[in-house]
Amino acid sequence: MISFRTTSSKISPAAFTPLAEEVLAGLSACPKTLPPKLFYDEHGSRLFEQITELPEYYLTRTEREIFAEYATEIVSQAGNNLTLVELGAGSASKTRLLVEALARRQLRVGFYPVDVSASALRQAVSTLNGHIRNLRVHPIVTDYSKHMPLLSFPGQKLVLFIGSTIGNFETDEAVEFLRRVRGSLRPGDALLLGFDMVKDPSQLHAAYNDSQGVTAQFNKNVLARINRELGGQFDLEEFDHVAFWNPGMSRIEMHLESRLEQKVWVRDLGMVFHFAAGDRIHTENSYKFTSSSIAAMLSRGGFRPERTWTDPNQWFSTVLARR
Ligand code: AVI
Repeated sequence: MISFRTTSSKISPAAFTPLAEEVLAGLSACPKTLPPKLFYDEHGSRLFEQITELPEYYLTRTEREIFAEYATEIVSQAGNNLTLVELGAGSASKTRLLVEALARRQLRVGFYPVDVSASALRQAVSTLNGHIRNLRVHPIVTDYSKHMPLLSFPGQKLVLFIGSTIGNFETDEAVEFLRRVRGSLRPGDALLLGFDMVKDPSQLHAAYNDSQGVTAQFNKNVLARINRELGGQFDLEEFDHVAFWNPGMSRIEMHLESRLEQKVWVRDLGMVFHFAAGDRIHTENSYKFTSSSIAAMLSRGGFRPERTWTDPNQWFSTVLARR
């Protein structure tokens, strides 16, 4: 399907915001695609918080169970006198268990949650600050996928990248990301990663096609966001949420599928985008791992796995890695 810029448009690409640039590139591509980070405006972050509480979405609950069982072991394996840094912290709800375990072992705990969403960080600060003895929270608003914050303080760091967020990167991007994290670590620092494991396809399917339709709303929020922020005219009713397990790629794919042939105007891009019935916008991949795919990816990123904790069903893995 072709897309075109209207001849009446006087909009210069140089004036485009980063969001406009990404939407223009994605919707002009063939097949159409939009990067998953666009899900997370304030509304999308709230929808994601709702997803984490759905009965079908086992990931957050299972990782929390691992932390509830092993937080003391995890932080003592990581080192002494640690400062905690969390990349993509969101509201940092699970991290609390690790913070509390650290606060039991050391006199002072510094916690640096890093996220693109200022509102999610505000929530992280309000749930943690003042509630845990000797904890200081220092939120950092930045897109860590582009700029790795340079955090230099005395003592060892434990960097968290949990929730299987690494599964939303393509493998080469994940390796590139790990190399950048590695560059910000000193010898002795550690990285704690969460990985969602390959499992029964019906369970995976249910987790991304929940019965209340929250994941569908989360997926469609990217179109709602284009409407809100770029003057788009997407009719959300005319797109279906499509999520399926792709065994060859070991990933859940999420798409938005046009129900009919349609043209959609996006004012700030000065463009009309054409969709045939059945045309899809690919919005997210969520890779699922095995212990060997984890080891291979870590090794390409310059890390070695030191210890792994898992739940009784082995649905999720928490891996401590060092450079
Ligand atoms: C943030 N990330 C790990 C979630 C996942 O499961 O891939 C995002 C998500 N997409 C749909 N539901 C949740």
